[in-house]
Amino acid sequence: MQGVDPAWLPDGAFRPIGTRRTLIRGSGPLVDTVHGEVARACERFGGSVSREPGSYDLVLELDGDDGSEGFVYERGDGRTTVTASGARGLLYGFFHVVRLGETAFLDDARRASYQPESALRMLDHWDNVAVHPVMGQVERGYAGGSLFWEDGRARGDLERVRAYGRLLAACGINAVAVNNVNVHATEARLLTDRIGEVADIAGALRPYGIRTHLSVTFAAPVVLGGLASADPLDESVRAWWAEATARVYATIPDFGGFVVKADSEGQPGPFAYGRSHADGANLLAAALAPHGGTVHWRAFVYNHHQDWRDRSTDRARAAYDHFVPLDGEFADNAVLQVKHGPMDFQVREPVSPMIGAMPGTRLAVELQATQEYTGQQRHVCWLGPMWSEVLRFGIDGESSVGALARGGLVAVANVGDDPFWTGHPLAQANLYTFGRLAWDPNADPHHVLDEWIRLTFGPGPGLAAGLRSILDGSWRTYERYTAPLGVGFMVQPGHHYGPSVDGYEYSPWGTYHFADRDGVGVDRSVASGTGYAGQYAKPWADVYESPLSCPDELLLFFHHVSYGHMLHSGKTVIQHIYDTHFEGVAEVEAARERWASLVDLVDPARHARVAERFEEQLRSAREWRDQVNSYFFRKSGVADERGRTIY
Ligand code: GCW
Repeated sequence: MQGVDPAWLPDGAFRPIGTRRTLIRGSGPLVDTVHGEVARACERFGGSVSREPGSYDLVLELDGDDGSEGFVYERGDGRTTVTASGARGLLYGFFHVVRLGETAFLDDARRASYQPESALRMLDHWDNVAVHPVMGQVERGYAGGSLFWEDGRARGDLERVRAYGRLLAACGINAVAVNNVNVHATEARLLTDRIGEVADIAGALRPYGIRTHLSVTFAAPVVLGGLASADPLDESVRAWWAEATARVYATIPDFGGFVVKADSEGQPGPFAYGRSHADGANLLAAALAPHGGTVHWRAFVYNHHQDWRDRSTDRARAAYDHFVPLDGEFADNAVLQVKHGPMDFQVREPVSPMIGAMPGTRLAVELQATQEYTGQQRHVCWLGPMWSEVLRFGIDGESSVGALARGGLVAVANVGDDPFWTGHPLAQANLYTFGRLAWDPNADPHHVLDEWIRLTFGPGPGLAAGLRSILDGSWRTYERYTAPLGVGFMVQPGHHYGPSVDGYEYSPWGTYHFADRDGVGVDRSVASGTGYAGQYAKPWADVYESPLSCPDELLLFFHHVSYGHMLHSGKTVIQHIYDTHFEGVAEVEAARERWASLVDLVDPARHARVAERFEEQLRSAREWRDQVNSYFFRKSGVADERGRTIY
């Protein structure tokens, strides 16, 4: 494992614990993990760890094991105590002390209890076992090969997987799906004759409290079982799933469950048999129920064979139209996994109207840590503020998205076998932030960023200020130089990197901006458009319905307006496009300079990697600026008020 970046768990972070006397009480595998962690720190820094009563600075105590994940942290009488009634709680309490560092041992009496908001905090890996001819090994992966799979099978050396589990536990993640939701032939077999490989991975993640999940194909009874059908109401199909699932549990007793992408982008599903998504999800839920497993059924269902001439089809409507009528029909152990926006992880989307519209269904909200549409880990784009906006959004007027995600919070993972884990070293901040926001969706993302900086880079104030200034606004910077005002999808088709304003405009996947000489944007109002705005509960349906009340940043998602339309900001749409594109590039230039100034404060390999990526980000940002500005100048004929160069 030499040469792998310790990320937010460098040895130094364990010094405050490693120099003290720790008592560990309780027993079980996760207690052993915590013991091992403390012992390692003590070996390095000279402290001690024991299981015998005595005089201690730190007490870590597991009292029972009720499966809960919270813990109580207490400081008093010169001693710090963490008490948990569930083994994972002890693990999280331990990492809480790591995060606090010396502060955990300062003498002011304090007592606080911590509890995750959501019971499932999950990363979905879009990893293929075999390298896919078009998508490579990790679909939409920008950090090298898979952490789990190599040369067509599970890695023999799982040390790195174990190190990954440790990093995840330290930010509160407790579940991982180990293969792509697009399930190809090789990967399908992980469910049956290759389940032993999944078991090996599960074994490496288990010591850190992480349950393993598997993506399966809905056609498994046909492609693996040789049955004539995969009809969810067919008894032989139900029996096949029950048996296959029982075998999975015989191999992996704490297996988490299945993830399914069905009737979506060519994946098989219940529609082929005239059955609903609830029928499909309930089939797998029934197979998992006796073992305590959960099926995560994805709601990413839309028509990807559209005709751009047909103005009546709106991809944004699709998930709601398919699923909301099924509310109440899903089994208790079926979770509907919904992307946070109605489209597909664009830099700016409204929150999906499905969230809040299905009170009788457990929903999980899916975010995307891998930066498919946000710079592909060549650009700095810290997504914390975007996720936080989503999670705090009050969709039914009262509950936030974070609270409504009863089925969990999920992110598509952004890691691979790259020595820095995430390709761009600063993209580690996204992974960390996801874990911490999944634990507490109301946490201030900027505090989470500061925490990540302090843990990863140590306490230096100059460095912290520099990193904060580079990362803090980087999502908005990215938005400024790419697609404007919520319009989305101006990327190159297929690989989705770099600008192509009309790339998807005439494609079967949907149409996104409708720019002509007079104006731009998609009319999704009820009054004159696709009616999508009407899928929201009030007040949002009214807010989005009118261009006068629609927030600027989503204006072109909801409305087709003239280039001279005046935004709330006091700028016209066309001037906003020009200004933001010039500003975005200037901000990248400034961030690149700032990074250069940190050269003596960051280790050389990491500094060089980021510096090299900044060159590419700047090149690409300029390309975005020039293509988008020229495109709209040519369409509209309106000159930039400030006379800057537009080609
Ligand atoms: O974002 C899109 C990606 C596909 C992905 C799909 C999905 C795994 O372009 O690569 O497929 O979404 O979420 O299923």
